[in-house]
Amino acid sequence: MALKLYVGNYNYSSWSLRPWLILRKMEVPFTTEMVDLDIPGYKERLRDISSAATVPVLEVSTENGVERIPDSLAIAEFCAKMVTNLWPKDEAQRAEARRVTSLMHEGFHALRNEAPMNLRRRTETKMPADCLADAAEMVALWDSLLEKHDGPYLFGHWSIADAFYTPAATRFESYGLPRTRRSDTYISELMSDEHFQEWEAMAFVEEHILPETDAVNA
Ligand SMILES: N[C@@H](CCC(=O)N[C@@H](CS)C(=O)NCC(=O)O)C(=O)O
Repeated sequence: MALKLYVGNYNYSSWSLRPWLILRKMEVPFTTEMVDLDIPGYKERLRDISSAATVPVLEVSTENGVERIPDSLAIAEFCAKMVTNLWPKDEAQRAEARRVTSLMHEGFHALRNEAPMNLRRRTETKMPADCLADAAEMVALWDSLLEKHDGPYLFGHWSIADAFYTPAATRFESYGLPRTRRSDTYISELMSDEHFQEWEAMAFVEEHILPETDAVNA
């Protein structure tokens, strides 16, 4: 089986970072193809890759043919079938991990829109109230899970849930969002992860910029 992950730009593509981290944790070989976002023709390129017209997309080539899986959560579930320790072992914890991962996948819209992932960004700008409310809700969720499972990750050991919250953690750093001491430790844990740092290093040398994203809350 050969795996190829189509991703968006390292500095900005929060959805791409999630499955990329999962694949790195699995220690399986895979290749990556970058699609520069927001340049003329980029949407057609995305449509050529998959009908979802978004990244990430995981291409799986086997002797039976080639399948392309769009959507970060669908890719995560595919990976969890290959390697069994990506969700917590305990069934109740696994159900809870799926719930909080779906929350990130579907919710926290104000945080996502007002504080888009932008790894190179550092600002002390006053953030909108709805964004601060989402950030407070996320911190409360993190704190309760970290306390219950005794950290350093949401369910004790690293899981898909942590992959999904890693891009959110970077937003707390980029936009100076308030957090408790416990959540601050969690953010530091995620941001000092060796695989996250590998991705971040690629973001720091990437030349493609998205001016509209850079202008959010400038
Ligand atoms: N629900 C999708 C969202 C994917 C998504 O929106 N990706 C962005 C890049 S981070 C994208 O492809 N945007 C295409 C566009 O802006 O036209 C997932 O979980 O993968």
